[in-house]
Amino acid sequence: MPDNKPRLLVARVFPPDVMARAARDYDCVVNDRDANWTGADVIARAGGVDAILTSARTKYPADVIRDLPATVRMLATFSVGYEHIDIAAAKARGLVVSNTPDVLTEAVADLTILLLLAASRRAREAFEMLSGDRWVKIGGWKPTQFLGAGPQGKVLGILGMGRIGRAAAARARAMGMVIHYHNRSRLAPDLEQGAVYHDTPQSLLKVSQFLSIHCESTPETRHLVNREGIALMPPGAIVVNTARGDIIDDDALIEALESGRLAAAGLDVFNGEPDVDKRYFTLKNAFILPHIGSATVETRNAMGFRALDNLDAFFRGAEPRDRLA
Ligand code: 8YV
Repeated sequence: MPDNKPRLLVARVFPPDVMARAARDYDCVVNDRDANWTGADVIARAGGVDAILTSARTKYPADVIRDLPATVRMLATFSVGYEHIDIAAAKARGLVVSNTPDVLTEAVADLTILLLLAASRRAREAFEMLSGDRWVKIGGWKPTQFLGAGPQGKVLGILGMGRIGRAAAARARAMGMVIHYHNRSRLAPDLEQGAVYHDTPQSLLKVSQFLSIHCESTPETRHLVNREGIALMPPGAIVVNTARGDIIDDDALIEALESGRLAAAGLDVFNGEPDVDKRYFTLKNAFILPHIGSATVETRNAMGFRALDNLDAFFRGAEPRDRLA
């Protein structure tokens, strides 16, 4: 890096190794309190800054991008998802944007299986019974206690067969599941690995005894899993979401979980995070986690390093590997 280090606004407290590398190579202005900055908070602190390292928690719509100080030339997001950034507005302003694909694929696919099994084996209900000290009271083990659904031979529908969808499919295949998928375009046979392609999401929903969501959040995918969609699914199906909350219509999912039309759901992402629909807190067949899909030391370090690689490339005049704008 040049002697005169670029000035970097570090908009969250990232893992220690990432912060150390950023401090080595950049003149950092850090969000020391790890506050959940709004766009306005970022703008207020970005005076004289050359680039911003952000998380997906801060939103960059067109007006925020417009009001960033003119010195800001690059925005690197510590996430694969980039629906929080108006890419067209960034392009129009000449703001370079990058994300962190690839490095979180395995961690999110792992969590998909955790949710799939936890939901199908009724882990929440069982855990709450035991930790609520009710096991003795109900007479202990019973042959019919907490019977769930096994994955072997069942159809797993994958909505969005990108990197993470394919990694989840590989794990599910190892458990004996039969993979079907919908994607904007059909994959080549070496990527499909025998999975059955559906050219509409509706056709996929009809066969999905288990459904795992891996598509991007776009206007087209918003509330794709709604009342009409759930009505197409086999009775007693299980829904898993590690992608984005807005792909599910909460009212429709909660109604289906309450009535038993769906057996269970495993959710790591929610509409309006972190203000999760409170009805999920009491639904025993909803196994819920607070967006920890990529939360391993290895993955979060790799995400930070990938974001810094992109920034480094930009400041040495090269093309950032994961350039979006
Ligand atoms: C992150 C994610 O935890 O990368 C993404 O798109 O959803 C998660 O891995 C989070 O968004 C961090 O910015």
